[in-house]
Amino acid sequence: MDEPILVERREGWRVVTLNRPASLNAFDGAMHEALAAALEEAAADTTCRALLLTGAGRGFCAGQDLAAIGPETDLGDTIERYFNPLVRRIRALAVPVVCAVNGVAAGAGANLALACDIVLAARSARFVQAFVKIGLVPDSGGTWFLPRLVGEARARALAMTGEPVKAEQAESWGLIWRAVDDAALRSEAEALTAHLATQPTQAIAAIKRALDAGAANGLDAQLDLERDLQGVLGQTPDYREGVQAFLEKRSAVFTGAAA
Ligand code: T3D
Repeated sequence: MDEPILVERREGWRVVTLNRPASLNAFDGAMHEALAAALEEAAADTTCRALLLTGAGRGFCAGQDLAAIGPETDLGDTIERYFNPLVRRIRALAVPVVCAVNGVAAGAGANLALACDIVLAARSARFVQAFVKIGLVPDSGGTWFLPRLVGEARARALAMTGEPVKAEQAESWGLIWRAVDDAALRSEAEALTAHLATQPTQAIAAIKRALDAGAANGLDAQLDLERDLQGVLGQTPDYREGVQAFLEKRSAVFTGAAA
């Protein structure tokens, strides 16, 4: 049987691929468990400084495998057991997570992509808040991510109609970072992830923390947080290297080491 999650280890980063292409990489329990293990292993590996998430075949992810749930299933339990921990795990990763949306991203699959730090999508890809079509509410953070990324008006219409959003539209609305030609998606996503893996890892972790906290903080609290983070980052070897490299007019070589 094919593994539901594939992990490729590269120099300083990893590719994690959702691998149930026959169902457009829809989630069953085995794929959830394998993805959780892959993310935990990446988090525990201090040499892993960036992660790329993508899908096998023509889709990125079609959300919950609708054939794998019985009529008696309590959907709240599935969310509590699988989808919420998944989104929390992705958001808690200290390293940058690039998502290469290689095809349709629907339901929880769309919101999994939105939980990542930088989203690239193939021009042929589309994002579908499919939940309403089966009588559900957007989950996996959809009701949190959507209004923050595209504003209330678009969030409400997307959630209530389930209309697909093409990759170029998603880019122009700010739902994702960039739409790229299908043939270039993988190489662009790999180049970006490899680049991030050579950057000041502690600073990127702090950027993630600050931006996440900013969603709930007032300006005063955010200014205090930035001060505290900068105080720590100023003690890191990467800060010293960055300044030294600037003064010497050369490229910095960052190690990602902590203070
Ligand atoms: O526990 C809980 O249930 C609560 C958690 C909910 C989280 C959620 O994610 S709810 C939302 C679940 N997802 C959906 O409702 C999306 C369902 N899929 C679609 O609407 C369409 O398939 C797509 C818009 C994603 C793609 O359409 P299209 O025309 O490109 O492809 P297709 O022909 O519909 O699908 C291709 C195959 O994938 C097909 O199988 P077949 O006929 O070739 O054997 C189809 O059945 C299968 N597939 C697609 N999505 C799912 C799926 N199989 C199982 N579950 C799916 N979600």
